Amino acid sequence: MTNSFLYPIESKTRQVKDLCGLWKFKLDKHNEGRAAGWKDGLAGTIPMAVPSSYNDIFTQKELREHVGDVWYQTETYIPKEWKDREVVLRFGSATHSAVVWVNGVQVAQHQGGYMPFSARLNEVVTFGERCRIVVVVNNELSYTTIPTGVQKTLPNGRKVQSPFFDFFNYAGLHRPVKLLALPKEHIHDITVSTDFADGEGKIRYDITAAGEHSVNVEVFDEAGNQVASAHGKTGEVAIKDVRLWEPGNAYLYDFKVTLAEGEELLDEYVLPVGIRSVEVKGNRFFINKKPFYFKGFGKHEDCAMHGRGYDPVVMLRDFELLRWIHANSVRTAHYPYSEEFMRLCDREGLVVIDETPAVGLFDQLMNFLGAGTGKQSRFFEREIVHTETIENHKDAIRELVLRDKNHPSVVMWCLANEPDSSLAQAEDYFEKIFSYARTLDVQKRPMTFTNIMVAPYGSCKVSHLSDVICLNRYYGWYVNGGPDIDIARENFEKELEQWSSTGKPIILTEYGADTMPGLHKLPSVMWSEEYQEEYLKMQHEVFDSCDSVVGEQMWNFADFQTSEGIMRVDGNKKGAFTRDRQPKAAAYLLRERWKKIDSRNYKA
Ligand code: BDP
Repeated sequence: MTNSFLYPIESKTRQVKDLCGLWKFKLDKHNEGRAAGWKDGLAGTIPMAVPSSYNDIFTQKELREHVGDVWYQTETYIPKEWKDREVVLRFGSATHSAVVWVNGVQVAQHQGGYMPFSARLNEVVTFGERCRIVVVVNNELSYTTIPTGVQKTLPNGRKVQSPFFDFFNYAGLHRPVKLLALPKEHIHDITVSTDFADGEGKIRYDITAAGEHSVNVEVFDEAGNQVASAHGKTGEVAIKDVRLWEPGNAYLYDFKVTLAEGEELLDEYVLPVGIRSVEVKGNRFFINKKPFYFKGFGKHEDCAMHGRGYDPVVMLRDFELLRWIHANSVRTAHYPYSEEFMRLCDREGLVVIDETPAVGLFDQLMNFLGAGTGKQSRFFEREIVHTETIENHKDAIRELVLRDKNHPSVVMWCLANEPDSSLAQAEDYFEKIFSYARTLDVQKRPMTFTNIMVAPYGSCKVSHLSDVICLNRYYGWYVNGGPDIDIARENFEKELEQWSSTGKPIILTEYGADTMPGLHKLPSVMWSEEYQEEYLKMQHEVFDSCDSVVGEQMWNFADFQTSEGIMRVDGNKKGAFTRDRQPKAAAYLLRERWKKIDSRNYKA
């Protein structure tokens, strides 16, 4: 029962020891470590920050862009007071796959770079003594990994990798690593779903816990008053005069679960719960039974030097900027974000479209380049995609729902970004993906995927499976850019009108123009700050003319790092903010617009 997706918290019965800091690190240049027994201890190491991406710390290109294994090691004491406890080692993530040994014994293995995983250590440690933790992390991509990519070996023997996606393939231990002491018989999982009617809130719950002990539930409001209680592993509690979790106005109840044997408290876990409802009806998206309008961004976990490593300073700055600009929502493009980020979204009332790492299901090197040229690829014609990739994709969805199911901020699951959905075989693949995903979430949240521009209305074989039409569109940038911007407008309007005929709500999950901060041009040219503003104004006019549009999430919140190439100048420059989180002119334009859009009760 150790691989629990419950976020590690302290309580009367649980302790947490943070293992973040400088670990020993060794790059496995010749891919020899697994055979040479590096699991028993690393020699010739350098220090490495955990959490972080290791890439941008290096000055040498072959280290920054290393393809293959890297090794981490740390030592820690297992307190002797923990001997009657279950000791669990927990990684927030390891990108993209990892094997963990403690004192030379393999305790965990995990595939998928953005999900937590853990291992029980009781059998491999001596209480009161030091133990050695060794982890190998691998960053290799293939047709069957999620996300996807290919690699080749240069004549000089060096491996290089081409991801099928437009962000740098940062790797390493990106999120906190923790040691937990849990009661031997503990609460393993909690699942809640919520609703309300006539001022009364409801929380339905289901608790998994070891043994046949008595399970109690108490609900406290933000002032600490107990507002409901219940007994048993499954049930429902009602809350009178409920305060709803509203976008931009979050309210969280403490849902306290205790496990007891007579008078003895065995375990206690407190889950923050927001009471809200989500529903798609006709061409509207309802939160708390009111039509909701999404305004915000597709984001990335990305910043200078840390790469994709969790950094609370950057996270808080991002929330400040999101508030400042009057955003109410984000999409976690193109992978699940840290658990710390998700918990803050709950607290801050930021609405989340939660995305899996299924990006690059489009068979072309740098598929974003091919997308602009309209070149077609054959990803879903490969047999292996339907046997192996699909299984990894399902695992990624299952783990995402397990981890994030209780977050009130999550209002929709995005199962993939820009797959090659114009291929006939994509329909079969996604029928399986959607029907599998729909069995997982007890809250029955809407499910979607983002549609790429080269699979427009009429040619996309997948959109009928989706509850909301999410479009990534670059009229005025990749097509009809610069002097052709008026044609862009016409083509865009036409396409939106066609999608409206589906009767489903439409969200523009990407629209944007690369912009060099500080480049000013009168009259405007592409890449100047003036052009980004003109482009955005045009886009917004088009959205406003289409009744079915229920949201706009500009691409991207901030500039971010990508693989190098002729399309990118030190990364993707479509940010409203620079990579160091300062506003471009476009940020002021968005702020003015979003200030005026009342996102609750919009287009009622
Ligand atoms: C879309 C992708 C996104 C890219 C963006 C772009 O979803 O990852 O960064 O285009 O080209 O195709 O800027």
